Amino acid sequence: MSTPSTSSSSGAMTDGFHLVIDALKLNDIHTIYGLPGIPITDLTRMAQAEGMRVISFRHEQNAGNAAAIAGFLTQKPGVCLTVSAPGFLNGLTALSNATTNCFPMILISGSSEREIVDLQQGDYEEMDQLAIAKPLCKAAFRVLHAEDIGVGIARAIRAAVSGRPGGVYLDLPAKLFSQEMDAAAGKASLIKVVDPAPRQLPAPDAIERAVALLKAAKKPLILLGKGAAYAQADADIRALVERSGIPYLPMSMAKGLLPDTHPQSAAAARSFVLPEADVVMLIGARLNWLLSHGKGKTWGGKDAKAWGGQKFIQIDISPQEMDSNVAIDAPIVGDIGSCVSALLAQVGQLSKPPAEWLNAIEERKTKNVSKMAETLAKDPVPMNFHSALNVVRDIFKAHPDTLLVNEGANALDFTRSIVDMYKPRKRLDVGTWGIMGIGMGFSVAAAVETGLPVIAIEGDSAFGFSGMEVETICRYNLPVCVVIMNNNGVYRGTDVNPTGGSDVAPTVFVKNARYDMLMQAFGGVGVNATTPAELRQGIEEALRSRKPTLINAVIDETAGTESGRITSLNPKKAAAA
Ligand code: FYN
Ligand code: ADP
Ligand code: MG
Repeated sequence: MSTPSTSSSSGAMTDGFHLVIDALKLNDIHTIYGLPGIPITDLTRMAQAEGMRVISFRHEQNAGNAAAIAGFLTQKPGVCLTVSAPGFLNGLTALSNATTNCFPMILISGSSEREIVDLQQGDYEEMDQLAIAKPLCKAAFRVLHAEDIGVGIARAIRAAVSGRPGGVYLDLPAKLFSQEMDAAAGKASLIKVVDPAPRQLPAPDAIERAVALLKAAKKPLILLGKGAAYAQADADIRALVERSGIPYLPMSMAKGLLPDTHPQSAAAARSFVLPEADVVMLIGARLNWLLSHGKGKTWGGKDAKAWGGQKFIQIDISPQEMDSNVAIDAPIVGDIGSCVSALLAQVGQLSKPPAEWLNAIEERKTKNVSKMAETLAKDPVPMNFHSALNVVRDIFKAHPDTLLVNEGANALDFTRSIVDMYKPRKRLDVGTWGIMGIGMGFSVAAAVETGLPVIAIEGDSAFGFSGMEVETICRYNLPVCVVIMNNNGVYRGTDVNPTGGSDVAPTVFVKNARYDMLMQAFGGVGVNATTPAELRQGIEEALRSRKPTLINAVIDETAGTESGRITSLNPKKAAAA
C-alpha cells in the first residue's frame, strides 16, 4: 500500500490518486503510457513516486498506440493515461484501433465535473467521454467513488484480456482523485484479479470434426494470424505445423511465429496456395479484407485467382467470428493454446499431405524466391525500396531478436515480403485497419517492454503522423533506430499539380528533406544514407551503440506504386482524368 496522503485521528487515510496506483500495481501493471495535464498531472507524479514507470509522450495517440502494443506483447493490458476531452479524443483512435486488432489496453482519462457535464453548462474541457467511448471499444466504465476504484480497475482488466482481447475505457472524473477514505478500508476495497484470461477448452467433438476434415484434405493449408502470435503458444503451434507437415501462411504480424525461412512456409507462394488449397485451417486469423473475405480474387495483382469453395477450420476464442464471411465447416472455439494442444494430441492420425501439393508449392516458391533474389541483387542509384530493404533483411538475419516496427504503403508491403522474421512477436505493424501513425508509439513500447533494440521501417509519410516522438525516444534514451524510406511523398514524390499552380500535388512533400536532423535536434544520432553501404553502417552502429538513431534513407522518388499492394482499393479514376 502506498503512502497515505493524510492521517486523521481515527487512523491513516488514502485517496483516489493512491487507490488507482495501488490497484494497478496490485495487478502487476507497472507502466503507464500517457501525457500529463488537468486533471491527471499529479497522478503521473505520484505514480512515478510510487515506483511505476511513467512514459510521457508528446501526443496521446502515440501513448495509446504504445499501450496497445504493450498489451499485444505481454498479454497484460497496456495503460494509456490522458487528460479530458481533447486528450481523451486523441487517445480514442488508438483505443479503437486496439479493439479492432484484439490488443488488450485500458485508456484511462480524467474527465470534468459530472454535474456540469450532464447539464451541459460549459465546464473546462466538457465532454460526455463515457458515452463517446462506448461504441468504439470493448467495454467502458466510470468510477465515481473512491471505494469503487478497485472494482473499476478489476473490471477494466478482465474486460481487456478475457475472451477476445480489446480496448477498455475507464472514465475517472477529477473529483474522484482527491476523495479520501480510510487507508485500511481502501486497501480492502482493491481486487487482485484471479485468472484474468481464463483458458477456454475446445469441445472434443469440435476437434474431431476438424481432424476429419484434415484427414480428407488433399491440399491442406494452415493460416496463422496475429491471434496466434498473441497467444504465446509458440512451441505447440510449431509442433502442430511440423508434425502434420501442412504448409502454412503467416499473416503479417504472425511472421516469425515459425522462422520465415522454414521449409513449410508458403509465404512466397501466397497467391498460389490460397485459391488452390482445399482445406484451410485458420489459427487466430480473421477472414476480413486482408484475406479477401475468404472468397473472390485474392491479393496478388491482375493475375490473381479467386478463392472460395474450400472447407474451413477456424480456431478462435470468439464464437461470433465463425461464419462472419463464409461458412466455417469446423469451428473450434477456445483459446489457441488449448485448441492447438488438443489438435496436437490427434495429429498422429493424419498422414503427410500429398507430395503433388507440396511439390507444386515448392515450385511456385522457388520461382518467386529467385525472382526476388534477382531484384535484390540490383544496386540502382538512387536506392530503391529493394536495395535498401536488402540491407534490412541481412540485419534481421544477423540480429533476429530485434523488433521490427513497420508502416507506410510501399515501405510496409516491400518490408513484409523482403525482410524475414525469425522469432515470434517481433514484427509490429499497421494491423487490421492498415492504420498510419503507429510507428513511434509502437517503437517506444517495444523498447520499454522488451529492453531489446527496435528498428522502425517507416514511409516518409507514415513517419509524419508520430514523428515528434523522436524527442520521447531521446528523452528515455531508447534503443530505437528509425529508418525513413524517403521518396519525397505519399506513394512517391513525382506527382505534379495539373493546373501548373504554385502548390505542389497533394501527395508531394518538401524535396530532399533531411529527417535525420530531427533526431539530432534532441541529441540522438542522425544519418543521411544515400547508398546501401551507408544504410548498413548506420543501422549496425545503432544496434551496437543502442543510441536513438534516425536514418534518412534516400530512395528514388519514382519508386513506389499507389497504395503499394492494395492499389485496387482506390476507387477507379474517372476516364477523363
Ligand atoms: C512473399 N513473397 C515472396 C516472399 N514472401 N517472394 C519471395 N520471397 C519471399 N520471401 C511474395 C508472395 O508470394 C506474393 O507474391 C508477394 O510476395 C507479396 O506477398 P505478401 O505481401 O505476403 O502478400 P500480399 O498479396 O501483398 O498480401 C495481401 C495482404 C497484404 C492484403 C494480406 O498486402 C497486406 O497485409 N497488406 C496490408 C496493406 C496495408 O495495410 N497498407 C497500409 C495502407 S496503405 P504472389 O504469391 O506472386 O502474389 C494506403 O495507401
Ligand atoms: P490477422 O490480421 O493476423 O489475420 P486478426 O486480428 O484478424 O489476425 O485475427 C486474430 C483473431 O485471433 C481474432 O479473431 C481473435 O478473436 C483471435 N484471438 C486472439 N487471441 C486469441 C487467443 N488467445 N485464443 C484464441 N483466439 C484468439
Ligand atoms: Mg513516401
